[in-house]
Amino acid sequence: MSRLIIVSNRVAPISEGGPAAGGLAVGVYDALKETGGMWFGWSGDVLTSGQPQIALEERGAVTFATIGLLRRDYDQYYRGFSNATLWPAFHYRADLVQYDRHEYEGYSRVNAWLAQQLVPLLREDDVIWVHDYHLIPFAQALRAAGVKNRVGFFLHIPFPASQVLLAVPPHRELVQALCAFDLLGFQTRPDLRAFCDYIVNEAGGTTALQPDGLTRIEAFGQTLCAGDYPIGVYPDEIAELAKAGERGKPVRTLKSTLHGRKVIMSVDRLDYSKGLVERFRAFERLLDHAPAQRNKVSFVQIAPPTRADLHAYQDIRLRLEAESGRINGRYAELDWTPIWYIHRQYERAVLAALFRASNVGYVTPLRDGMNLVAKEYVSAQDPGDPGVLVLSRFAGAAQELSGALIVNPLDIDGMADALGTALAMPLAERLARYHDMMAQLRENNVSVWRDRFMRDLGRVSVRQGVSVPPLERAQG
Ligand code: ADQ
Repeated sequence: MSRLIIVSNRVAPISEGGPAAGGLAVGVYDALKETGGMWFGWSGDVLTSGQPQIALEERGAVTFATIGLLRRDYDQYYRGFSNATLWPAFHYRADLVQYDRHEYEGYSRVNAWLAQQLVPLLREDDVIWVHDYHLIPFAQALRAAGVKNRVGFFLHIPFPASQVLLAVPPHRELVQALCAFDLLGFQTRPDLRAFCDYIVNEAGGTTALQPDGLTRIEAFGQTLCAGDYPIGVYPDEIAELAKAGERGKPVRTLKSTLHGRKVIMSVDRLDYSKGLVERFRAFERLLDHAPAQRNKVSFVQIAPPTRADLHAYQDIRLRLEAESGRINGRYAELDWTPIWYIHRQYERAVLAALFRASNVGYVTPLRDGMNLVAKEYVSAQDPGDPGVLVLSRFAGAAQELSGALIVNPLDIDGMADALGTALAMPLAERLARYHDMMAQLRENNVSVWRDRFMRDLGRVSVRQGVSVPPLERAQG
């Protein structure tokens, strides 16, 4: 029987009701439950000494295989090359790229080591699906260890234009490593195009669109396929969560504090790719240019800390604290706070209910692979009285959500105008936009994303002539 093996940097913590986090965890966990299989990755523990050991935990048809990282490995592989080199480069922030050759060696070493840990757990006909930028060399490492199974890769973040990727010194090795996978999945067509552009113009390879929609790639002596697979959500489940929370305490507290004022809502990890400073300034510009909005609308920004041990993240936090303080100092009144900046995490159900209670979803990253918050915001709306999504053209989600007001996050006046338009939009137009977007979200929900990838991974020709039987469903 063919099992599915998911490999990701972090294995999502799973509670009784399923995973706590968004898209990836929910979608992938579902697939694992259906096919049976294993989720392999870092436990989240950082060890100061000793030899990390794999911990195995069975839950129904799914095995969770997790392992800790030694401090040096964490510093070089995770904090260093993954998050201080690749993350900024892939989000077009060449100015923030820090490169250290030893960190890159650590990144390659940890990938090889993780692959070696996985090998003894593999069966001959397992299908392996690797996730995200932390694990670009993983297939190469598996091949070096003699593994011949089918291996696919999905990149959750953007793939940058060649001229930006060239800022990462080992760019060629990284792309060569990607070519060791059988199937590469990107969030959007522009990401796939950027990859193909590198293959043709930097690597001297070829790309060809096949009748089945996949792009066949030949480069570095390898043949593989690539496609775009925009990740989705389960819109109807989010809608139910949001409705169930409508009368809950967080929404009641929000409404009683607002006294009938409108609310603009943003939720992001506190990351410089999310465009928070520009967003705060555009809200300020709205108050500048439209005095009638003063004391009539509040902007709630929920942004829990991430990667707080990196300087760029400490910096964005300080800048935001300064901006929210400055703007509130300028406009607040005794009974009105313009910006509520909340530096913490909330449960998914609470977020969904807050989305539903707000008039505008304000999602304006400078770059984002997809941005699930945009999809969650739309899903959570009241079908009889939906809010409006203001969405950056640089979020992958903008390729699908044409019912949003699409903005350029660098155009502060343009964003302020869009906020004004959203706050004043008549019900008929809000309904039309909402229905358009919900239809799209339902058509490409997270099961569709996963099934398309798995189907294509099952179809691509397999290296070294190994044939793999189709995935079987687990019993019951
Ligand atoms: P992220 O950069 O983390 O994901 P996003 O897609 O928005 O960005 O996903 C964040 C998830 O975390 C959402 O499900 C959201 O609800 C949740 N979340 C955010 N803030 C929260 C808070 N304060 N409390 C609780 N939950 C919160 C990466 C890529 C994205 C891509 C996803 C999935 O950067 O572009 O869409 O992976 O592929």
